[in-house]
Amino acid sequence: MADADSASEEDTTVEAVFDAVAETAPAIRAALPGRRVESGAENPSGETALAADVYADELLAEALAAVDGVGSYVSEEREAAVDAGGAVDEDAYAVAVDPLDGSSNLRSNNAMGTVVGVYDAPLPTTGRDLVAAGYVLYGPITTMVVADADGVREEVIEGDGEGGVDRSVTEPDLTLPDDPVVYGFGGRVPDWPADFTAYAREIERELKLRYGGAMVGDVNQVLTYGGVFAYPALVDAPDGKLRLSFEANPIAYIVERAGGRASDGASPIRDVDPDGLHDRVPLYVGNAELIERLEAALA
Ligand code: AFP
Repeated sequence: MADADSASEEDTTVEAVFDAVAETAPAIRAALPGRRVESGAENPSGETALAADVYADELLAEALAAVDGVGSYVSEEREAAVDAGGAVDEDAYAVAVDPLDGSSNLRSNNAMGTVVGVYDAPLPTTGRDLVAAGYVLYGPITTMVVADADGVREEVIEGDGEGGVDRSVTEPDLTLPDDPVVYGFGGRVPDWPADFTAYAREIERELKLRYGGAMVGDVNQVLTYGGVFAYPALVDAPDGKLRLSFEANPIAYIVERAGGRASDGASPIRDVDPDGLHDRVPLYVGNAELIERLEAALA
C-alpha cells in the first residue's frame, strides 16, 4: 500500500483491530473466574490449554476475522492460520494473537494478558512485517498498550463484559524511562547458560527483581519503570520458551517503538526468519544499554 489513500486504509484497519481487541477485553476478563480449569486439549506448542485460553481465542477469532482489512487470524492456540477473507500480501493484514499469555497465572490470581501483532505479510514471516502491535494486561485494572505508526499509547479499558466498553488514554506517548529500575528473567537458574548467568549476576546487583510469570505483566513493568526482561536460551532449550510470531515479535515492536531494544541474544529479534508459525526464540528486551551489555555477554 504505497499511496496516501492506502496508507489511511492501513491506519483505519489497525485502529479497527485494536477497537475489536478492546471490545473483547471486558468479556474475557469476566470469563476468567469460571474458566480456571484445564480444557483437556493441548496447544500447538504442546502446552495444556485452560478453558480460559480456548474462550479468549474463540472470542478474539470471531471479533478480528470480522474486521475489514484482516485477511487471516493466526493464534498461538491453533495449528494453522484461519482465513478471514482477504489476500494478506495484497490488501489485508494477518493478525497474530496470543489470546491469554500467562494463563498459568489464573490459578494463582496473578496478572496475564492478550498479545496482538498486525503483520502485512502472510505468516510465518519476520517481525519487520509488523505494522502495529499491542497487548491487553489483566491486572488490578485492565489496560491496553498499542504501538503503531503514531507511537505507543496506554489506555484503560472498562466494561462489564455485557456490551459497552469505556476507553480512556492514560499515556499518549509511552516511552521507556532512561534510568532502568527493574529486571525479570524467566526459566530456572540452574538451566541458564554460564554467560547469561554472569550477566544476571551483574544486573541483580543493579536493579530490582520484578518477575511475575506472565510476559505481558513483566514487560509492562519494564515499560513503566525501565529495565530488562528476558526469557533466555536455556541449556536444554536453546530456543528458549517464547513464540516468535505471537509473543516475541509484537513485544519487540512495542519496546522498540518506545525507545528500547529487543534481541535474540545476538541481533534484533525482528530480523529472525522463522521456519514455522510456532517457532520459539530466546527474548531479551528493555533499555538499549542493558541489551547491548547482554549481547556483549553472550558474544
Ligand atoms: P503460560 O501462558 O503457559 O502461563 O506461559 C506464559 C509464558 O509463555 C510467558 O508469558 C512467560 O514469560 C513465561 O511463559 C513464563 O514461563 P515460566 O513459567 O517458565 O517462568
